[in-house]
Amino acid sequence: MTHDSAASQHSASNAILDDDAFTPSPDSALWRRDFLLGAATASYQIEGAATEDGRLPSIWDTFSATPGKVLAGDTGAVACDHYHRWSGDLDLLKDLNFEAYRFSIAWPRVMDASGRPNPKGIAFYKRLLERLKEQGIQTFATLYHWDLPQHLEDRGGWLNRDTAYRFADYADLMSRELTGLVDAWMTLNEPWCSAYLGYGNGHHAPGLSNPRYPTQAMHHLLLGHGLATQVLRANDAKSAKGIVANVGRGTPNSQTPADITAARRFEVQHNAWILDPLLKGEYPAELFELWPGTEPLVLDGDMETIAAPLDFLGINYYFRTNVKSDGAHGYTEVPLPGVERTQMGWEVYPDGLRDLLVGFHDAYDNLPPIYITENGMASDDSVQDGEVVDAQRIAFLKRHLAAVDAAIKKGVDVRGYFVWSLLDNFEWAFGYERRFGVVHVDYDTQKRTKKRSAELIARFIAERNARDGG
Ligand code: IFM
Repeated sequence: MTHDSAASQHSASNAILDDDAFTPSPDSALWRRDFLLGAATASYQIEGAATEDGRLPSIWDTFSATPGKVLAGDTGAVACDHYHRWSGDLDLLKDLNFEAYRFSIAWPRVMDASGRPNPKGIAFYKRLLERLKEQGIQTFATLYHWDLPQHLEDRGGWLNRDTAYRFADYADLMSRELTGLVDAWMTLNEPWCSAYLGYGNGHHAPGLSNPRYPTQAMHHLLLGHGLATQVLRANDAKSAKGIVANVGRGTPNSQTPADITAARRFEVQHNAWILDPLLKGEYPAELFELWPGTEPLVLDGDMETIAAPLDFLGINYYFRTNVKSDGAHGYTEVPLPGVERTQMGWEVYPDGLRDLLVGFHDAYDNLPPIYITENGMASDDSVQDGEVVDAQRIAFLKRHLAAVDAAIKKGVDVRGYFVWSLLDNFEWAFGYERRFGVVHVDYDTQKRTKKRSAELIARFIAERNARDGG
């Protein structure tokens, strides 16, 4: 290549960068140095090394090894091989100027079946956290991102009340071992998915499907959250404690009272089911009109344990669902034609994030500060001439960040935003086909390639830091 053609290629790629640059309006909260910009991952989706250093099987090892459960028969056995490549992955995180990293700890890696610590597994997370501290990156650790030890599922999993107490034991061990290294703990990631997809429709591990199960599983998950929070407070006073909820926007297909009620019921089933017990100490009565006869068994004191104050709430948002009345107590989805969708088939709908945040602010007097702990999209990305130009993701991220800013302007206390995900990874029942990363992963070679979106985020953070004096 001649010097001139190299120069013109360079300026062509910069031209794309300039057109697409993240340039929030001058009064945007995103310019504030204390608005944290981070990236998120989860253990089973990236680590691999499923049988190394004493790691026990999790429900996702069992589920993904069951024919027909995961697209193309993919499993997390190798994933992004992050267990071995963690050091390079953290260099990448730093290169991209991310200020915070949200990751999860694999419960089956750090404790044996009798509840004794597994020193090798714990050492992995200590090394990771120590490096993040050296890099000056804030550390957000999730205790449970769906990889329940299989031996606990064999005893009933989240349908067994005892699992909540075992979870508190695990939180106790982690917070004693990792005190001082974790800035923010999140007990559970998306308990709705664990309860409903894991025990209600069977799309996720452990793959059970019974209409009576999800509410009981949810109660035990939330009880586990409450018990774990007490332990985290006792062991690690300085860190922040929170939980992560996936939330969904439901919109009515028409302005008839029946469709408006259907949209509200959708949000009860997706949002209030989790947020009401956490913030009001009760389950929404409407949930049991939707699902008659599924009230969970709740013992004295459980709701107080669950509703203990939170330091922050993590919100994961991806899309909206348009619904109409089913003529009874529920709702039916009515996909809208002609709207923009992602590789998941999810509608791109940034206003939903703004509206939900503002709605939670209005509905709950005691709403804690919020972090957007996940937001992002899957696209069928590939490396072309060494580059990944993920134009749809760039627009997606800009529009959702603008929605967060709009919510902040309406008074919602949002402290930061984590893009899902740092790396392309194992997307649960969809295996490796769906690519959510801002960094591309070639699963044959494990080569990482920064996508254009990642470069733009990095550039924005650098510019923000420069404006603020570095
Ligand atoms: O990949 C998942 C993540 O593990 C939990 N939240 C949603 C993401 C995209 O489906």
